[in-house]
Amino acid sequence: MKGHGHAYHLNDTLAAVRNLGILAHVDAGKTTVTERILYATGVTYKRGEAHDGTTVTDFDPQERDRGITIFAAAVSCVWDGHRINLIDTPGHIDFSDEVERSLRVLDGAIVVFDGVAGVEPQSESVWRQADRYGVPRIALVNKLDRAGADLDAAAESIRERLHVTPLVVQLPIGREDGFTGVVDLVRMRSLIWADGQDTAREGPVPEDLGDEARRRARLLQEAVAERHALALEEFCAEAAVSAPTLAAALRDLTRTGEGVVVVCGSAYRNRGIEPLLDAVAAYLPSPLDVPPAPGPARATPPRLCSSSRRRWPTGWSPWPSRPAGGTRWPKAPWAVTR
Ligand SMILES: Nc1nc2c(ncn2[C@@H]2O[C@H](COP(=O)(O)OP(=O)(O)OP(=O)(O)O)[C@@H](O)[C@H]2O)c(=O)[nH]1
Ligand SMILES: [Mg+2]
Repeated sequence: MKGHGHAYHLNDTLAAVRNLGILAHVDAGKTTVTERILYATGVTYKRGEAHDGTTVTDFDPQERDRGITIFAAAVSCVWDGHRINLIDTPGHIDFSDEVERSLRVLDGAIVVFDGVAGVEPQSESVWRQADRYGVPRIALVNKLDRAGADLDAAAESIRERLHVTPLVVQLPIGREDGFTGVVDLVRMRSLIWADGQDTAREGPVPEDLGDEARRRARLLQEAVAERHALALEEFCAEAAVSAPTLAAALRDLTRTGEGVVVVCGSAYRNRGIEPLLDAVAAYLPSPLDVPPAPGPARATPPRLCSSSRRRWPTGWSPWPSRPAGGTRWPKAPWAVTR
């Protein structure tokens, strides 16, 4: 009984774990989003800024001097009963190996896009890298406070350049400098971040946005129903998809990669972080939902440099560094040497 109880407890815990990375083009705001997540979850009590060199994850003096991320850094926080382990990765192409080695251990990712630029060249590269590792993703269109920011244009560039269906689950309230909140199209409620307030105020959908919110919610339900059998069944029977079915379908589509949930915000102004964390908990997989990573297949059998000291040759390790086609483990050298 003890063993069974222990296993049950472990599974229960793992189901609430989210191991994820933050990926994006240079300067899209990965480190700022990470910093705001740490603040929203109570890990830090002061909001650091990447350009001031005061963030948690840009820890190296070079990163702090230059205001860029060079090394992937992991942090951990708790949100709504979920343990979120987060890796902030660099956006510069020179450091893309850091992204590669992070992807190896991730179960999911938040891909951040600049609300003005949409999909940029390095966003395409990290998207393809995540494709190679089969990492489920949600998209955050950030910097909606900037002049020229446009959620619809960013979602369209995701469709065109990344060849994936954007499932936009929010409608921004206000534009550019006046961006103050979002309408949650799944639960049809508004979240507003008043000036000087750290947390969102929840309320009904604003009257002037009612028609537009209903139109967009309908588009979202149609897009989901087209790709998900259960949602389609409900849509045909009731002419609408309920919030719980919609959320479950969005979770399934995220895992299969048939669509990508798109949320929006302004990390700099601390707007949109709580619904982003809700989306992480609701849609991204736990370690139990993803298949085990395959082991490596080494082309050349390992050989010891010095049989007396039993050292691995320089630059060679028996442990996998990246998944390759096969699953055979290399023979241990002591099995082939006398
Ligand atoms: N206006 C505005 N600026 C933002 C927002 N989010 C981040 N920034 C700014 O954009 C700059 C880059 O932000 P970072 O968080 O360092 O971006 P990053 O993606 O981590 O950059 P690298 O790790 O170097 O690729 C900083 O000056 C931020 O203050 C936002 O929502 N709005
Ligand atoms: Mg960074």
